[in-house]
Amino acid sequence: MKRIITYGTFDLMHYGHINLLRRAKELGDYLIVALSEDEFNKTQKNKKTYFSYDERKQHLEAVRYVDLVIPEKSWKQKIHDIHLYQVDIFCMGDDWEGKFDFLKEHCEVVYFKRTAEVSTSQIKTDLGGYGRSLTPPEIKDEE
Ligand code: C2G
Repeated sequence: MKRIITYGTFDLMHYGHINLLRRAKELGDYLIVALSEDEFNKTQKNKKTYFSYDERKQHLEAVRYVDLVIPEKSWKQKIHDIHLYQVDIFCMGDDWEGKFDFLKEHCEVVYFKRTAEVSTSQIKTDLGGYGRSLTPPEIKDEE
């Protein structure tokens, strides 16, 4: 059984994420997603997510390509994860091209072309960036 692993925040899941997950699964038989925990996002990735870890985990577990979701707590856990889960292939989108080549002594490393036209930050911008607690102001009819 060929085991694949990938890492990410997967907030406001969109078809760019799904493309990545589908192509990752196509590389083998079992796909593990290491999902960035809220604390890791906040302190290490400077990302404020719309959905919590548990909500993002629920989304991922509903994706047919995903077999297991584990927490990503640190930048330093990848080598340990690769050995613990007997991973054959590590993959990421190519916005990370080259950044994880140090893993090549532990497993195969694959970078997929990123789906260019969609991103979580663009979705937030397009929606006016409202947090969950905020509601959009009354939309006044055009004068
Ligand atoms: N992705 C993609 N196309 C997009 C958006 C994202 O292919 N339009 C890919 C990214 O390249 C990444 C994965 O989907 O491989 C998850 O993206 P993010 O949730 O933005 O993850 P990121 O913040 O890049 O975290 O340790 C690695 C980090 O946790 C990666």
